Amino acid sequence: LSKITGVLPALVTPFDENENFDEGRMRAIVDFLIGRGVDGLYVTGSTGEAFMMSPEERKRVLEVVTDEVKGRVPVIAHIGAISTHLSIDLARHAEKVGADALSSVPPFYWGFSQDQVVSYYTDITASTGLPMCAYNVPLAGLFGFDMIKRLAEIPGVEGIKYTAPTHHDIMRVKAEIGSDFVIYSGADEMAMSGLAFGADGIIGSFYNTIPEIYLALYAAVKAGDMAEAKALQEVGNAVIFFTLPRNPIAAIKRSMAWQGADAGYCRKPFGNFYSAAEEESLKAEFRA
Ligand code: NAY
Repeated sequence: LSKITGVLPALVTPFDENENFDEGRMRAIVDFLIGRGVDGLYVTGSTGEAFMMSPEERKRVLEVVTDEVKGRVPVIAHIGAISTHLSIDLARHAEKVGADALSSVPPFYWGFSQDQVVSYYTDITASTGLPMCAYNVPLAGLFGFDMIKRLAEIPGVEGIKYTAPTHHDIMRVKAEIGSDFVIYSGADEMAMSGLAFGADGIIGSFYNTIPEIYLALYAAVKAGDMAEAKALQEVGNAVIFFTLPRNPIAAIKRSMAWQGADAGYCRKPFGNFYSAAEEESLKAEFRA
């Protein structure tokens, strides 16, 4: 994982008007984002609507992405599911189609014990030769520092995607678990803070639509120019906090379309902007 740093969009998955996966749009988006300089892609995560899709559909999305990327940037495949059996199937497929790394939320819904979560990651990482990035996110249940430490001891678990609402543990992970344990900061509205606290990269939904702001922010933090990083974070946050209450994944997809990469629609029950009038009012509200 240590070779995968920088700014990685949590790639959207385009669906057409009938909610079918749209391969053509997917290929165009991949080229659009690589052309804009992103450092890698995080595929079929929450922004990618993984849990809206069947395992076969998730596999197809990843196949199309790796085929289109052709090794130009690293691909992290999110293979998280509730059952280890299914995640292993997705992980083996990801390895077969050329993903560079795996990531997974912990199994959720039934409130699994910490031992069960540890066995989940142990079994998956034992099933392929790919490095694993565990995913610490409130939606699936936050780990806490001691659990991150346990996960880091599992062979193959080389890092964490860190989307907790506080960042002090990023520093502690680097200090106590090791500076080579890779951390991706996952809250786009706190990208500057995550990087300043020691994260190696950032993964998020808004890097699908405004990657340049975050590529510049990443460079500014690395150069120690915190005033510039803060100014860029403020621009990003204006977009983020406008978008979050307005069907964010759908809004991100439409804003990509306005820039030349039509990212289609979301699967219901996520909302969509179906008409030009709806889009116009979104644009007008944003300008206001
Ligand atoms: C993924 O797996 O798709 C992600 O990386 C999602 C990252 C997003 N977090 C959540 C909880 O959805 O990009 C963030 C998020 O949209 C952003 O920080 C705004 O809150």
